[in-house]
Amino acid sequence: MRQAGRFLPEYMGLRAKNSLFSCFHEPELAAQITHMPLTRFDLDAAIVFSDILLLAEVWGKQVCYPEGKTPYITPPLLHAKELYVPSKEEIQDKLSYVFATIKLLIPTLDVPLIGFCGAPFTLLCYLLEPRGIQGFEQVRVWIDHNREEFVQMLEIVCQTCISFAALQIQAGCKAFQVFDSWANLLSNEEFAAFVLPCWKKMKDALAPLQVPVLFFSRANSAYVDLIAPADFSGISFDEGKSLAELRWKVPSHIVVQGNFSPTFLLEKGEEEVRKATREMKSSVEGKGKIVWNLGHGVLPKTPLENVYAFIQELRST
Ligand code: 1CP
Repeated sequence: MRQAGRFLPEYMGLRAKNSLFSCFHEPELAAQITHMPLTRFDLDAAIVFSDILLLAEVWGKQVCYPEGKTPYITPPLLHAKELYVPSKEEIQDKLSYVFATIKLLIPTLDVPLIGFCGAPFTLLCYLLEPRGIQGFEQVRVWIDHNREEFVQMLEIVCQTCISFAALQIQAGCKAFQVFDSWANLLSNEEFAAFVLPCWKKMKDALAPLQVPVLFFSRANSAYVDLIAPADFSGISFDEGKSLAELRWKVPSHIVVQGNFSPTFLLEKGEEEVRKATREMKSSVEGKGKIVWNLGHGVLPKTPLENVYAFIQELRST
């Protein structure tokens, strides 16, 4: 789950004094924020404090985080030829702060560190335009009018994501998560044409590094029948379907991560959270590997007692 989010008071305190840009770009700050959820909660892993949009800096783009508004990449990508596959050295150089954060974290953590990046489709969405309320309108235009070039751009972003992931793993990350948050904007046919091939390329390229690589997309429970047959090490699901159904549909050697509702955690009382957590847990008992998580990030204003209760119920035998 997105652990720091905006729900931890100590994170909000630090953010009041530092811009989001500094939190991402200054390794001491990023490492400090990565530790925050671990200090509070009994968690099995940490996730590097960073953001999927930052990889755009490798192509000379600027990533803007206006206070209280959706972040965006500027200037938007206008032509496929603006993109190229950077060397690993170039990624290491232009995103040196990410690797410096990982290096700072590794000796200070008692739990494994999870690295992450955006998936090619989602990153390309943000590269092409700032997200509007409808999603990404330019993406539709590209898919409908210039499909071939769209696929070429996806391929370049995919190769870049693979190098970025490999570098994070080589720097010490013990698991890796790929966020394809906006893949739900696509039809099943488009998901199969644009999203799955990228996920498979990432999975195959990273396999020699021998760490679990999990894939997430918003509303991906709806795509379970498309995703399940691909031999991923793990799939992180949203809360669209019950965990029991998802665990049943995905072959047992593949890890299922998910999928408690962030809205439930935000809105309900502690006792209801405990009861729902127990029910979710017993619904998949003995049915295959699970990484307990929410269906998406922790929502701002989520009561801390509910997060404690959720974790405590998962820990109790
Ligand atoms: O103080 C704030 O307002 C911070 C909000 C915030 C945070 C905490 C943003 C802006 N990014 C992050 C960090 C972040 N982003 C992490 C680190 C883990 C942690 O929270 O500790 C991770 C894993 C991400 C991944 C990310 N960024 C995704 C994929 C997951 C998802 O939520 O679907 C996406 C889509 C982004 C882009 C982004 N960054 C920030 C926001 C508000 C968004 C969403 C933009 C949009 O809605 O279009």
